[in-house]
Amino acid sequence: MKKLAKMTISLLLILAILAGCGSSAPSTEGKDNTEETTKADDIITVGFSQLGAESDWRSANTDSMLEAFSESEGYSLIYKNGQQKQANQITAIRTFIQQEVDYIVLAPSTEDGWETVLGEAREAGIPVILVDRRVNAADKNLYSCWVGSDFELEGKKMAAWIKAYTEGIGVEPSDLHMVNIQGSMGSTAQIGRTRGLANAARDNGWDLMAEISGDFTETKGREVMAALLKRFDNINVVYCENDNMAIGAIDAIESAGKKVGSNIKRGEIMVVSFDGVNKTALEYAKEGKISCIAECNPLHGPRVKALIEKLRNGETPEKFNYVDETLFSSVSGVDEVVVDGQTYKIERNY
Ligand code: GYE
Repeated sequence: MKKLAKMTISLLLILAILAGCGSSAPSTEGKDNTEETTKADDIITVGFSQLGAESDWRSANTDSMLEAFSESEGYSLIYKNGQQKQANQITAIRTFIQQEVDYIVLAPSTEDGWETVLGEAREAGIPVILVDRRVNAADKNLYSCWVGSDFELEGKKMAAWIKAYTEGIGVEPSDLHMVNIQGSMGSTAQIGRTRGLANAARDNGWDLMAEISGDFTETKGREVMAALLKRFDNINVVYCENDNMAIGAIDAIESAGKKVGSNIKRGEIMVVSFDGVNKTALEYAKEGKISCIAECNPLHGPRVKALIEKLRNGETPEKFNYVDETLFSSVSGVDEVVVDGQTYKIERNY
């Protein structure tokens, strides 16, 4: 009996040790998990509602954001493409709120209609950083800050270039028969660039014959230009509110048997545009197919990251953060333009 009891005890002991070993495995796992949780807590989650993928500018902007908010930098970026629809972006923001992200970055499609959803983010205590375009909200505290371009200034710089160049070659202001292929209506980029041209046309007496949206895409730019060429036979300046539309428009002009270029006195149609991101557009600018490009810089990833880092450190970043930009042109005659007392040199190497 004694022997049996001893054996049972030893067996129980072995079992206990084995059980102990067994239980030590999950406990180690548990420890790893805790470490992971601590690490996960250090990771900053950012919900990024991008408005779409309509242009090369947009793709470069998305890439810049993905790169800046990489995991190796301690971030987890949730990227949502709004497909150029505000409703999709509003849904994305609501999802980010449910997911309890640390920060929301919004690249808004249009300016109006954001108050409700931004109010919801504020209720949830999630700071919102705007990038690229802006929102039209009376309460500026609905977002922490904004970073992007001064689109009206871009338009003014382009208008100043057109004025200087056409004066230089001796074309009467009233002989400038212009059309504006606009960006997506109601977006900050469209509003500013359209205003820049419309004001200059009024002040200089240019014949601005039509303003029609090409939605920032190459396809629509081509369509709109083809229609404009049917409507008017005297167009000599095409102001495209981005490069992708300019590429489409140039295609339409050439398909109609006309020539693009800055020699409007010899019947060429002068095309100007915005961005300077698309490789073809930059090539066109070198060849003179696009006479001038007003730069719009898309590399906002590191800028947004710097703003978030300030917020994390308890600092208050500047509310509105503007990016410096230039003009690209290979057309001789204009070396610089002056807008609002500021001189901008024309970039020849790009
Ligand atoms: O110029 C255009 C894009 O908002 C600055 O949007 C941006 C504009 C850019 O589709 O190409």
